[in-house]
Amino acid sequence: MSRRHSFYARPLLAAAAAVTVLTGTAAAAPADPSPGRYTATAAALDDTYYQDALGKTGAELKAALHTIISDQTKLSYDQVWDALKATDEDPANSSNVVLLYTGRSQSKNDNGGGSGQWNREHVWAKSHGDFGTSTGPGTDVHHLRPEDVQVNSTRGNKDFDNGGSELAGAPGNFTDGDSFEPRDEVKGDVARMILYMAVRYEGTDSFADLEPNDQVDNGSAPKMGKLSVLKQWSQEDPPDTFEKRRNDVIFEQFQHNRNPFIDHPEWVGSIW
Ligand SMILES: [Ca+2]
Ligand SMILES: [Ca+2]
Repeated sequence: MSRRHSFYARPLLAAAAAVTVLTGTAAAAPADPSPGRYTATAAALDDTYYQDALGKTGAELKAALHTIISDQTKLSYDQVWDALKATDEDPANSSNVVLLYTGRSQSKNDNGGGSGQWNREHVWAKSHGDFGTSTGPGTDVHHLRPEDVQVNSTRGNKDFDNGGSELAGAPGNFTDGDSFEPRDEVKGDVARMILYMAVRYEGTDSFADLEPNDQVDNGSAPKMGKLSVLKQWSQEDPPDTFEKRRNDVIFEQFQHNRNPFIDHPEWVGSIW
């Protein structure tokens, strides 16, 4: 675990710190500093974090990325609460988080199991592969998001697909008996979270090999659909500032690994 950190993560963190200094200087100007920041970060990442993946395609790329992103700090399910308060902070109100499907901005401290509170949504439904909430895929914040308790329950363990009836409490989201369609603004986020899980979890630890397929109604199988729709969503909704910042916060403050499909969305089409 720590061997790769010594070669990759530390130089990268140093690079990230240098970038932060540059951003701090640029932030004095009123213009949006984020484009410059992420351009600089992406270049630094290719030279360090993604060094062993560059130039590869298909299964070779997937294998290289699996090795890279499997070097991570793992959180307990309880630690996930605090992580989400940082990763999903509302950029317009630091006291709040933004809920994934509803898009609602809500107090960080209004979390729990009560009606109207937010809780921890497993975007890769935890029954698909039955990994639960023990430390591992069930606590990997790359696919965990704050969501309204009731909307989380409505999504349940459904696969993702287009269609259904619009949710009363979450406009822009649709569901039917066997699938859930998130609002347009997060369709790509959902796709990239699912595909991260597929690369990260390959059955090489004590958990199932998670893989996307082109079905719905996957039940407890370690599969999540529909791949063709997820690929389309990833193209239609490319990574925005919120999603990129989230990836950076997870990398710098919590798990010290990245979602490669946020940094390189074109890798979705290379692997699948
Ligand atoms: Ca998005
Ligand atoms: Ca897998």
